[in-house]
Amino acid sequence: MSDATTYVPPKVWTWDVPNGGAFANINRPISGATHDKPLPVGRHPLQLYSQATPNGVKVTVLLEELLALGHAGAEYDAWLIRINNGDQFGSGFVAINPNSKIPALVDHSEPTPVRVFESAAILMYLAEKFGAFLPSARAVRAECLSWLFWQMGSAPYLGGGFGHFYSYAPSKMEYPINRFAMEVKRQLDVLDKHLAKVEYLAGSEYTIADIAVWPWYGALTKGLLYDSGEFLDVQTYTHVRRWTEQIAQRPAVKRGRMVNRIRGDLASQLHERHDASDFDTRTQDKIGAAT
Ligand SMILES: N[C@@H](CCC(=O)N[C@@H](CS)C(=O)NCC(=O)O)C(=O)O
Repeated sequence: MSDATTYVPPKVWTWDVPNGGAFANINRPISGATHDKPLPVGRHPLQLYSQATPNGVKVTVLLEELLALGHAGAEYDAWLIRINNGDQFGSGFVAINPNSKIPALVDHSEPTPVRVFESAAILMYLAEKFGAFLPSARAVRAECLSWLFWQMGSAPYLGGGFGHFYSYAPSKMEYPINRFAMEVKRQLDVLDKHLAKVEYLAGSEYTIADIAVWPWYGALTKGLLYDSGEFLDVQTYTHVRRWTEQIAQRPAVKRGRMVNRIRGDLASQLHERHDASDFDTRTQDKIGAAT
């Protein structure tokens, strides 16, 4: 082991040293708003406040899938919350998500507006509201929810564990990288063995389980997360890669990935989405990189 540490934890932890890692500027040990900032509200029933991280993409993909199925009530405004700038600590955002993390949704079509936070809660809320992508047959529903909650329980080891220590921490430390690389490869193996037997996670039907897992583990097997494709030898997970490619071909997935996206090819970045036509007219290559 190459990085024995001399750190001795004090009796009581105090917040006094910036830790030097990526995002150190936005991490705090307390919750709540840091500044007054009401949220904008557009003309559609659903107002989404988000950024196109894997957790954010889950929701925009589902909304685009619902619209593609003809659910006009799923029309939405997607507002950009720049998490690196601390927008999630504005008073308006904290009022709809006291946990200060994207994504968060407000449904104005109900008699009293309904706020929903936590991406899986948003997926379930929308799937139940529109009766789509969450099967009703008891056994398939159980399978769908099992994989949905598998994702919610597993991805923090991938992002907060592996991704943090492999990519964001101020130095490379063998112990945590080993611990979390082991866990992430175990998770990929769980998925790979399952997807060897079924087309989609819940069986033959594409569901919110696929929509939740794909932005994390699909991106990982494409080498798009933490520049770790070679390190984790992701090409060996052939069944996950088959499923990843299959889902990537869906037009709604292609659109959903673009919404609130602030990185990559300018033609793939639609910072805010207020109308279906925005995909053709409002991407960053068309409106200029200054916004
Ligand atoms: N369990 C939450 C996690 C949400 C989350 O971690 N969001 C990240 C971006 S992917 C975020 O907003 N980070 C900002 C921060 O931690 O201040 C969910 O699934 O919605």
